[in-house]
Amino acid sequence: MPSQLDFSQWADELRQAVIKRSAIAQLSSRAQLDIPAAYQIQHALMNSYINAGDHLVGAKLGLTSEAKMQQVGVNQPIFGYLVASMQRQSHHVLKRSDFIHPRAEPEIAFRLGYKEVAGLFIEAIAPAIEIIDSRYHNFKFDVCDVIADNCSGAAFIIGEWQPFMGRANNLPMAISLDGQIQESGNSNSILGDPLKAYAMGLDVASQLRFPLGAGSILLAGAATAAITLKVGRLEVTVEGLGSVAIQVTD
Ligand code: OOG
Ligand code: MG
Repeated sequence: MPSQLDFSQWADELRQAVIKRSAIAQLSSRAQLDIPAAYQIQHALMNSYINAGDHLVGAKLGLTSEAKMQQVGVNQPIFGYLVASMQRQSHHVLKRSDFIHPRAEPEIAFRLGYKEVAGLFIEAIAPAIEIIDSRYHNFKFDVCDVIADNCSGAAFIIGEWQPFMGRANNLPMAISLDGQIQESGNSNSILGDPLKAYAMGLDVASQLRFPLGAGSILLAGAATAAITLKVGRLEVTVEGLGSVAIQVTD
């Protein structure tokens, strides 16, 4: 079994892969990992961001839809962190060359609130774009590899927050480039109802002792397969929630 030292070395390697925009070999090709070990590597990676001055802004679920599980050949939901440096605003430009082999996904974001008696609740909801970028060659990984690599998390853009009225199911969603729909689906493909992703997010966070609190963002996972990031105006639309867009350049 690999040691704590191996975990921190692999976390460093993953961080360097992000910085240098250069893919590495799968960890699963070098050692036998299990899921708790993969989350320990992810935790070490997260700490390296925080020690460098970044801060946590929330969490993400991945592989919560059939389309996503099939696309990457991993059959279970996974959990990762979101740090401030990953967030981009709609008026920013997203540079493809900042990443290795980026893909984009249509997502729903929740913002959490906290009340003394009731605890955490969903305060607001928004359409979101997630940019994923595996740090492994050819975007190939097993479940432990992808957890260690923070679930391929690379960047995200959140649309306008709106007060949460209790419902996130059965919302048609699409991702388009220059007005052409690339993938379309329905929010129900996220675990049957994105609220199940919210419940799962809280559950995994508590198992991992991951701090979610008032103001935390939670991405529910993509409703469709991810698309290759290409130059143009990238937009995600969620019926009833509106849309969010960003310009992508080389
Ligand atoms: C893993 C990350 C998946 C999602 O929304 O399903 C994810 C990957 O596909 O590389 O973010
Ligand atoms: Mg995602």
